Amino acid sequence: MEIDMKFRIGKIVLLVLIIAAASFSPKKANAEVKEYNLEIDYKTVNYTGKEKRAMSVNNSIPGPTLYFKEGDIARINVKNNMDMNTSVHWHGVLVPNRADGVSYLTTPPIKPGMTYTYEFPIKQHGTYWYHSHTGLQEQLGVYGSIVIEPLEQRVDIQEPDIDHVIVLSDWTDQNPNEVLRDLKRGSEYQSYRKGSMQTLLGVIKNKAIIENLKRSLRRMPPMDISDVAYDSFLINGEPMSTLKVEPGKTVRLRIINAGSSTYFYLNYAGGDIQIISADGIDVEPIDVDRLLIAIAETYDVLLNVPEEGAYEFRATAQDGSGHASLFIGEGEQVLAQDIPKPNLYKMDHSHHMNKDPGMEMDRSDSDRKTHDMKGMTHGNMGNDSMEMSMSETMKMVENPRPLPPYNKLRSLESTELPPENKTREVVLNLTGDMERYIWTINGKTLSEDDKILIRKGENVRFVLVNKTMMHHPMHLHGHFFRVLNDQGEYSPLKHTVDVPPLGSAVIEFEANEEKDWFFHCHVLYHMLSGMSRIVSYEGSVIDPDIKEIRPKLYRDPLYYWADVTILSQMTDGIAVISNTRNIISARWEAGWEDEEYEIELTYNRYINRFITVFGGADITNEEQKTRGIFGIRYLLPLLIDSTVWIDTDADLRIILDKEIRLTSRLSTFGELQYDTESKWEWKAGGAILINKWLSLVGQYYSEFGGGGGIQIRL
Ligand SMILES: [Cu+2]
Repeated sequence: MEIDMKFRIGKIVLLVLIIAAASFSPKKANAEVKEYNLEIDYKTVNYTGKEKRAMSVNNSIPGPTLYFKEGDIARINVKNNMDMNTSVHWHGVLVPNRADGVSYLTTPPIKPGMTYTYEFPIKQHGTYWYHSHTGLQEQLGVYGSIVIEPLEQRVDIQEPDIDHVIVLSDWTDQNPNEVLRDLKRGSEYQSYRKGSMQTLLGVIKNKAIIENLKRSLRRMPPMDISDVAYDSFLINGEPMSTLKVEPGKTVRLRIINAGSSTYFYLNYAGGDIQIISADGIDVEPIDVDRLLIAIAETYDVLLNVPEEGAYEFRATAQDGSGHASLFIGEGEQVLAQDIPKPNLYKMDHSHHMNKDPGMEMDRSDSDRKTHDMKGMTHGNMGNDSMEMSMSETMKMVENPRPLPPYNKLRSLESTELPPENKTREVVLNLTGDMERYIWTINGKTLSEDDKILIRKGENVRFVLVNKTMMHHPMHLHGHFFRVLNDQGEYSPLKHTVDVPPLGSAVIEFEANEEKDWFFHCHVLYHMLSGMSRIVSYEGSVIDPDIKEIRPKLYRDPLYYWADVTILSQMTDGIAVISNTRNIISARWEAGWEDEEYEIELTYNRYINRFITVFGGADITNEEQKTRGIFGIRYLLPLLIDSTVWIDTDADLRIILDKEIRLTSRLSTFGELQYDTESKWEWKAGGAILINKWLSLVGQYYSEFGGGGGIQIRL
């Protein structure tokens, strides 16, 4: 009796407390200021057994998760402890223009030792992230997560027991500036290091001779999925970790792809993945057995821990070069299925020209069949563990390497734009040159064509057409756009959209902002190589302090490199200083025996992938003497480089060059030259790649004879 009374009193007290709390709750009262202090500094890391200098936020990679509630005021003090400028962009968070954090475009950079305070109202909820928008700092570790709690909890999904944020990233021990220089010089070192180099041996082994021939006749470069060779892939800064969860519980995983140039396939050993939000915005729940997350996207998913065991949630780099794992649960590890590696030789893109973004992009049908067949043979071998893998493979996998699940994403509400608005349609071709590593929009870099002008109050539609062999995750600052898909009126809202190789995407948004916003490819190395634009509201006034520093946004840095070949009979090579369009080069050839030399000094203007024009001087101690030259370099079918020049003595020279990779280390090359004065010359040889800096070379040259030696890459 007594106990019962106590309970009742307890209940009444509790009820009173709840009512009191409710009436005092700051529903319409002043918004709460939520303040964070972030410090950006260098940090020594060791992901591979070697100590390297990275960059961190609050001494952590990734930086801390910033929690807010819808309606809060965010105040974030960012202190720069480094000896170089930095910045922070709040990816997907709708902030006032000046708080957007893109140095020189909207926000001044944070100078060494300085603190910048970002303050903005939180007008949305969901999973977002932040990262440096300066140089290659994102690759080095300046990123973290943002979680914004909604005012009202969602009721159309299973209530999760655990809420957990995971930040995916990629790490290389190489200095990212050096990686970019490597890509700019057309070095094949990154793909060699990654094992994704396409070779003649590979073509033969994969019976891809016809495809390969057709492709090079069309002057298309070989397919590649990613450019950079990574040493490690990380989930919350670790290649492998565990999240302890009891069996039967449900986890809400907030997944952020903070990789600098890696898409990840996500799959789970404990069953299907239920997508509940994309880019922070709730969508109708859908179950997928795996999904491809593009760079800079976020997905919230629900996972169940079926029973006793630690179930692997795996993020596999799209190029198959590695993965990171989070084991969810307790006890024995249950591994997720392997995502089949891409076969670069069998990527026939001709059937991807259509607009269906749900279509398989990365594997041909025949390839898929082989994979399934393999699974079958495994199963037929009959022991228990094989039986297991049999049932695993027998599970209907619609597509082992799907594209992002855009077609299935359905908004909870209609996302149609106001029909009374005028519509502006802008076609943006995503273009590029893998060889010189220049990435462009409509063939131009940011510094050549900076603005896409729009007007407040109109509906803006971007038709994104990818003309390249790589994926481009396009991100628009300050806006959410609809990704037009099969869901019509309910097309999902996103801040980042993948445009697959030779595929397309159509996005649209209401122009309801002001000033300038960045629109760019979120492959960090593509953005820095020119693939960006400023979406600019007509008639906006730029803050004077920003206007003053704006030119720095258009910086087109110079890169230097040289290939020096020293052989027993001769030396030849090339030294280059280059930015996007301008190339100053010196090529030379000299024989030791007869002391003959020829040096070609030129200024080259790069027009596009196919054409470069040049003028300069050809300096020699042969009969022809020194003369002025003017000519064109042109890429021929079969990817043969040709050069034609006319000199000041009215002589004509034609040079054809071709290099063929036989294996990942072995290559062969040939050059044929005809000059109306000096007639025929030719050169042929082979090289063995030793490391990034060195190759062994054997070469015969009609002028100087045969010999062997080394090539040094500086
Ligand atoms: Cu790109």
